[in-house]
Amino acid sequence: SSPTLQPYQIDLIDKAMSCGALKFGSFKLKSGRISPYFFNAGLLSSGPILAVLSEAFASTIVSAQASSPSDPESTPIPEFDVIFGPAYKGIPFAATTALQLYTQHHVSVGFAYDRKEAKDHGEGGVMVGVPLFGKRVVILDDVMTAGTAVRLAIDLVKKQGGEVVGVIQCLDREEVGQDGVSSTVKEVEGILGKGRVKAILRMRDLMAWLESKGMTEELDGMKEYWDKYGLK
Ligand code: OMP
Repeated sequence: SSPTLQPYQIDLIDKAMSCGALKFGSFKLKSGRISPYFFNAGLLSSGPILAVLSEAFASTIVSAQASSPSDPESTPIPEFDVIFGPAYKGIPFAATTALQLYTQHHVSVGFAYDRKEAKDHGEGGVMVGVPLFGKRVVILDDVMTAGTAVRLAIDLVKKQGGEVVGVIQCLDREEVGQDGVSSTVKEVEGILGKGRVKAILRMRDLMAWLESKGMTEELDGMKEYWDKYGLK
């Protein structure tokens, strides 16, 4: 059965469609998979979109901090100190969500991001923002498919001496990992703990949206792809 979409999810999908961030067609992914849709979070770049996106990230974080009585094995995201947004696309997410958490949710956290090319003068190094050493860190990122990008981000935070206590994706494509067997979410939760990997949107939400719009051709392509690479 299709999930019920939250108003902010519908708003985000509508806006992503109008700015071209969400497209249906045929796309080759980093993992080599040929996908009937692509989400380019770099196009979520206007004031109105960032307002929706940062609130969606903030409320996803806040709900991930509540325990889920129906699943005792699940560990909520604990209090944390810093949001880490991996370069490049995670950078505006980290900055705007830290601001949104403060102004709308009375939560005060810092933010940090990396440089893709290390700086060899001035303060030097690969990191910008709040130092991660000894800090509890939540990673915000754009899209998770086979998990390569998120693993790199987790390793980077650990290398800086931070503890990753959660990951929030803008879109979880709900696919299997590089081994083609177990789900990427499960693999990453195997590292961080159950309940520690969340997303504003999942592939099933996009499918529910397509269904509500009567976009059956696109929906059929999505179902076919899910059978091949979706959660088993
Ligand atoms: P994995 O590293 O395989 O999890 O793929 C995630 C990365 O692929 C993202 O950080 C993006 O760079 C890119 N990507 C998208 O941006 N949007 C998509 O819809 C799909 C991908 C992708 O290549 O899988």
